[in-house]
Amino acid sequence: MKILILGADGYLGWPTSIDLALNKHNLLLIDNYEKKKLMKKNYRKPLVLNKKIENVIPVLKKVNKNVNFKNIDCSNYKKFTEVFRKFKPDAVIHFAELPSAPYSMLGYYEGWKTLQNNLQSTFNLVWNVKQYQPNCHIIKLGTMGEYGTPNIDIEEGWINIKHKKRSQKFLYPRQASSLYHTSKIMDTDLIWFFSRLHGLKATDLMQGPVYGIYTNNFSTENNLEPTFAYDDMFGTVLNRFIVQAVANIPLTVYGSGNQIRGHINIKDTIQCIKLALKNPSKKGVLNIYNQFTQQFSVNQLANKVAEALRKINLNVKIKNIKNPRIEQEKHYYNAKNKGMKKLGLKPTLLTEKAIIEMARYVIKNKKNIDKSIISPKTTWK
Ligand code: USQ
Repeated sequence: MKILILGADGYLGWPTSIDLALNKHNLLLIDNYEKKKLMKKNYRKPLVLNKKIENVIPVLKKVNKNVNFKNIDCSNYKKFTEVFRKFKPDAVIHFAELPSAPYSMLGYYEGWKTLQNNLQSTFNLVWNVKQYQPNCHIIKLGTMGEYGTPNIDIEEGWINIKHKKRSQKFLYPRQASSLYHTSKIMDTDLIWFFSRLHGLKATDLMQGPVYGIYTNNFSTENNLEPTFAYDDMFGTVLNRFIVQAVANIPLTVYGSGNQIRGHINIKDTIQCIKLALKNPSKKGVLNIYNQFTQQFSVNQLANKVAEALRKINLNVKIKNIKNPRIEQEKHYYNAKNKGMKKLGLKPTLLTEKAIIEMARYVIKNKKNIDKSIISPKTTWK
């Protein structure tokens, strides 16, 4: 397939690009390194700074000559349209969004930048698909955080509402707790609008916090692992806990630690994207999947990390700190995730072995850990 990957340099975009390259698809990778620039500007850095795509393309070309890269800002309509019209993709995987809730809550500029970048790149994409490539399948990374933590079960994207003896299927209610998550709600609305009115084919993957580092042997052998963030702004909770354990810093549980989320290993993110590619939606239909494999509270995650890593003689401590976010800490959480399993997802579970494997990667790069970027500095106030 001819696949356009937007945001190919990111934590998820990069391993997806490598995997699809190994699967011999014809790929055009797009990124403008905005996340790297933002991290630098905010004095954050990943554990290992991965090379720029243009510098590693020759390694990918050894396994697949049909992989190319363009440094394009997807929120730039003119430049994006030029590339899109020329490439004529069969499918687009859209990761080109600013992904950080804490960054979006820093202040006016950061909140607006997140909304503007995420909405504009999504709008440019749907507009181009409608105008020039209406059969192209859009796969967009959504987030479980769009649903928030409602007091009823979270269905997969849709809910049937009965009102005064009549009923209709609607998008499941969304209520975010950061401007980043709000930008993703607006994306969903845009994509649903274009599917409904213009018959586009789209899949929205509502993903929970991702953890992990290893995706396949090719990446490991060539030092092409994804950028592993552990800082307070761009690192997800489990990845942060593992770095904190290795750095001998108490695990930073925000508030009571009873916040529950659906988590997923990065290997399964790639499995889900491949399953979505193989199962495009019909024209005018927006397919929505809840993309996580296991639900954990923050306390459960912290305890799992501590138990596993004490077995390799790390002296792991856990500390509850004042929650920098405004979020529900005591809540009901029961999200459905049958869709991907029906398509064939084989979940990778969070075992002691998986935690220790991640910790070994962090230990290998321990000298790079910057302890000053770990404790949370952005509050929602
Ligand atoms: N948390 C801690 N300690 C930490 C970091 C986080 O207790 O050191 C807590 C948070 O308060 C929150 C939970 O862990 O209750 C998850 O936080 P997170 O930082 O792992 O996840 P979040 O900010 O929600 O965002 C991440 C990704 C985002 C993605 C989202 C999926 O950065 O791009 O969309 O996970 S979800 O959370 O389902 O919306």
